[in-house]
Amino acid sequence: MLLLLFNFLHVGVMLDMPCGRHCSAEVENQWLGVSLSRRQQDGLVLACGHRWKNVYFTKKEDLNKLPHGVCYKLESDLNQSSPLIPCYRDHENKFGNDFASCQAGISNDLIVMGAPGTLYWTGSVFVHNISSQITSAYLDDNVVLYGSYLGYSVSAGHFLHPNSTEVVGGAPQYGQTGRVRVNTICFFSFAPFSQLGSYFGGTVCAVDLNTDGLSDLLVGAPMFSTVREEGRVYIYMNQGQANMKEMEFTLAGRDSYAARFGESITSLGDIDDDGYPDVAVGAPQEDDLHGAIYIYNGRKTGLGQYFSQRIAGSALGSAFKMFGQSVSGGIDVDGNGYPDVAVGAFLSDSAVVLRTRAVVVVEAMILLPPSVNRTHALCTENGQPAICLKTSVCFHGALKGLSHICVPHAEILYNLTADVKHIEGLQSRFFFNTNGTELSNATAGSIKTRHGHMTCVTHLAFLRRDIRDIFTPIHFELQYELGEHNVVRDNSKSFPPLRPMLQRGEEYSNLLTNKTVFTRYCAWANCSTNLQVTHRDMPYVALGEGKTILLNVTLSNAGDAAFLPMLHLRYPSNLYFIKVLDAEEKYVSCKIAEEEKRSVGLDCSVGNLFFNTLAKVYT
Ligand SMILES: [Ca+2]
Ligand SMILES: [Ca+2]
Ligand SMILES: [Ca+2]
Repeated sequence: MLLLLFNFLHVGVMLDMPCGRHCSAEVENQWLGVSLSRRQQDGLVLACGHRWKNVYFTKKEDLNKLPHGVCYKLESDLNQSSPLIPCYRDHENKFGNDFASCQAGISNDLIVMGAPGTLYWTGSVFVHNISSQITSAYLDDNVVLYGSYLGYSVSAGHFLHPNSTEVVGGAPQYGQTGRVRVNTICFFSFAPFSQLGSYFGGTVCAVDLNTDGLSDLLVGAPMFSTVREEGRVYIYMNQGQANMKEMEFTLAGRDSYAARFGESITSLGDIDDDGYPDVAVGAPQEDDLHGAIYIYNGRKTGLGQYFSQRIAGSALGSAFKMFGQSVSGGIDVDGNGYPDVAVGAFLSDSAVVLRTRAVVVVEAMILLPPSVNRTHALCTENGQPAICLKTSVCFHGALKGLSHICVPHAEILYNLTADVKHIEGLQSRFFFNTNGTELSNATAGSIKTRHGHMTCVTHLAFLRRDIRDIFTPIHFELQYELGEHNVVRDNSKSFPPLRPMLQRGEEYSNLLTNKTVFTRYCAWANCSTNLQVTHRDMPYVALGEGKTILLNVTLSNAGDAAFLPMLHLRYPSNLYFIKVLDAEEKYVSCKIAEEEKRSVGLDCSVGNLFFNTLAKVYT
């Protein structure tokens, strides 16, 4: 991602607008922009200042100021605006009796405004229909307790049906633990067994994580504390008919001290091009108030438990403070086909736009023959017949993001390693012909893939001549990465192009393995060996007959091929071992076995070669 700074826009709001018969506006300290929302299809913007006050009665009757809050509906050019003050009531002259502190969200044809100051901080939610110009309010003084702050956060989505719209309001002070309510025909609410003072519902974000057409819900509890205010985000998956099921894990970012993770949550759109929306969660007080945002990726099952990216305010080349207090996404600023992210850094009066890089989606494969015939030399190596294994490395690319940056193909760099799981202590059984004198079991290469095409390269892996293990499967490992791409700047565009990156999916790994085996010709069930030891019959040794004793042992295999056979010989302590006759040509190597520093016998590994069916070795 790249960093760009923008100057603040001054929106054309009317500061001394008429607001009602018993209304006189005080806009100082109104906190305009405390909530911002933008409608996707036409850019309609809603900017609210929840501390906007009506001072009419202050002037006339010396009563309190009424902090109704205001929302400005702005056309996409940000010049035309019209105010909405749903909390205002003509007759109301005392704070607390009625609606207060409006803030807002926007969804299709609806403007959703929370009014947490309503009825002594019970809170309420307004829904204003832009087409019909009708505003309706939700108040429920039976269920929602005083001081619940319902409407502190608002969102809207399709909870009951893909075509219906329901409204969500957070009530973070409900019973001092917090609660979230979804407004349907009748209200229903849910809350986990949440921690006292965790501010569950301080943020809500409706987003269809698994793209089944029904909104799912993310709920922030930014004050959740293990030590102090690390913050958590809860995930509720819609099982249909707004039956919300809490996922078994919560999001925690880095679980940092006083981070307030979950202070902001927003849907970013699909930034990694896997078809599922991704979300950003702000932790504005993390890292000594520098702040950070975390990116989580949508999945078929909901949302990944671990963040795919953490962007820290301190890492962006400027001393940002409270970076991530607000996050907004879903708009493609630079027209590269990927939605970008805007992040507010509240304490440093800055907003940052992070542009999303084009994503290259690659499917990689290692193609191997089902088995290797170790008796059949298909290749030549240094003029000698050699047993080889044809290994193909293939990549299939989806590169739609590259057309925006004038890159016709994606270059993939890879490393291929043969026999990565060979037995410890033994050499790799295959090597690549890499022109050097050293026999290496690794080779590297590059490949150019085009959109929608499969491109393969073949490497020959040669079998070492002296292999002993024919049973362990032969695993090949492929590791790959995207090569450097020289992106071309299109002068008609105002932003410099960004280098593409590889997609990082659910089980993302740029490492894969495949395996094959040696062909085995088994004559017996389960490929079983049948090793037998015999020796020339010598019932006794007569003392004085001679100084040496020759022991003649035969090891035979009446079953299928044996792997690394060993012969153990034990003799009494008054005999001394001299040597093994004919050991070299029979591939026998023996070493003296000791117990308590005394020689007790011989351990002989039989065969530098695998031991073939019906083979015999004599010593
Ligand atoms: Ca869903
Ligand atoms: Ca995604
Ligand atoms: Ca973009």
